[in-house]
Amino acid sequence: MSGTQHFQFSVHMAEIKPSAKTGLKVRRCGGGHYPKGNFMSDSDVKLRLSKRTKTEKPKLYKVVLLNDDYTPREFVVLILKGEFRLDSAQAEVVMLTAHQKGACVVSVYPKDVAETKATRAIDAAGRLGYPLQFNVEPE
Ligand code: TYC
Repeated sequence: MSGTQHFQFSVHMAEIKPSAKTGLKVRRCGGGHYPKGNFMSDSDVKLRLSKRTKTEKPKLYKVVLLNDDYTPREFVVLILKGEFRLDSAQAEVVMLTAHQKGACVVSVYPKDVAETKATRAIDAAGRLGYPLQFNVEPE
């Protein structure tokens, strides 16, 4: 979500310190918002606080399982369950999809999580001599 919020209220001059530090925009009264002679004295000011709320969407990265001719299917399923927390049915579908199509998206994560999981999975396979590979790609 993003946007600009405006707050308007009145304070006495002595109470505020408009500066680069406070970021407050201060305008003297007299712009027509108050009836002449009412509500605000000469030393009062009208405050407008502009606050920009800018929330970045966290970027997500796909972990993609790649097929190869050597890694046993059962081992691929074990890795998908153990490292990527897929249940048995999901792991079987993902493994078979990669087997048949060449690749399959396992899941999406923030970048550091995606990279850590892919590295751990590749290393676990490598320790057993399997060439299993995962790619990490922006969503
Ligand atoms: N193709 C492998 C085999 O037939 C199994 C496999 C499936 C390997 C998916 C990797 O991502 C993979 N033993």
